[in-house]
Amino acid sequence: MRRVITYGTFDLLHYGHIRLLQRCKDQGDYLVVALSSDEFNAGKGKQCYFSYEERKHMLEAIRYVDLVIPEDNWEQKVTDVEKYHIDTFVMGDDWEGKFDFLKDKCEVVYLPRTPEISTTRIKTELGKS
Ligand code: C2G
Repeated sequence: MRRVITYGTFDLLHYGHIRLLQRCKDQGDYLVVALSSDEFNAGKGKQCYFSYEERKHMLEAIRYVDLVIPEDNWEQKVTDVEKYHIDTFVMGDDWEGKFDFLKDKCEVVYLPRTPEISTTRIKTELGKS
């Protein structure tokens, strides 16, 4: 069984997120999503609309997702790959190259982002209405 992991905030879930998760699952049989905690997001300068628990609930309802774990810091990726016996690490290509240090532990794949949609854009456009 090929095990895949990806990381993210997944606030205001949208079709760009869903397409990413679908392509993550296409890389294997079991998908772990490490979901940024509210505290970690504060560190990323992100103010989420939905709490960690609300974002986790939504991700767990997605057919491609098998397990949701908390992402609490930048350093946990190496231990996560070992702890969950990960074969493939996947991120959108806005992170291209940033996680290549994992290549001696697992396959590292960067997938093209879905253009034209982002949580920031949703917030901005709703703010205008
Ligand atoms: N994504 C995408 N297309 C979009 C928007 C997002 O493919 N239109 C992808 C991103 O590239 C990322 C994932 O969806 O792989 C989650 O995006 P965010 O929730 O914005 O996550 P981010 O803030 O990039 O956090 O340790 C890594 C960080 O936690 C990633």
